[in-house]
Amino acid sequence: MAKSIKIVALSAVLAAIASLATSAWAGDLKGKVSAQGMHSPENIVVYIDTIPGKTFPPPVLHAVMDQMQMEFVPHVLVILKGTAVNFLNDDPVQHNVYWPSIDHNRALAHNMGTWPQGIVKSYTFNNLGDVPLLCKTHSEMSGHILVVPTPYFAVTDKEGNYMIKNVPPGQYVLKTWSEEAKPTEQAVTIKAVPDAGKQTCNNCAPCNCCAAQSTNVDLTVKKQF
Ligand SMILES: [Cu+2]
Repeated sequence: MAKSIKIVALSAVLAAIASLATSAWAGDLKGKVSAQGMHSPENIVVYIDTIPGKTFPPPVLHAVMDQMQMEFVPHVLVILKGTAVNFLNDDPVQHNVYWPSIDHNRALAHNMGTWPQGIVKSYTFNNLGDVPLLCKTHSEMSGHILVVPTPYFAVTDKEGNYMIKNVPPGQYVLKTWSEEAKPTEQAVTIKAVPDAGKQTCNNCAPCNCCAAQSTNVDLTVKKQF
């Protein structure tokens, strides 16, 4: 009994140290995406590409793609490979969900079926790339799921801003994807902040430790056609 309590206590301490180390060393990667020739810089996916030698377990929680007021919501959903997505119908009409390909591979086309309001259907995405979502009953509806290889991703807001939180120090390839723009990629370096663990970030003015932990990378994408 006493031994098992000790083991539990030791595990808790080790877990606390591990989480402290992660929060002290990881930084935020953020910036603004300019969208040349496009009407909006919104809904552009920014993500860190495959990191050699690293795999990431998919989240236990399912992601959600809704069909609401005759639209896929969100219009662009980005998920880590292996994530299950719950497809919802919040409209008083039947909707269908199908995709004609994944990453342009038509062999991966799939029809989820057609169902009424309130029913939820799930699908686990194990292939990387763009999943263009369509509804067979409403040809005007479209959306996208982008399946990416790391949990370090974000989607731009209306102004083109993105923020990827808690990226460990390292050298990575940062990629963009959007339904309109040519994909881009560039190298980024997230620097280690050795002293960050000694500071608390509740009040940044004296130590400036929060600013030191974020890396700013602005990006430009261009309309594809
Ligand atoms: Cu529909």
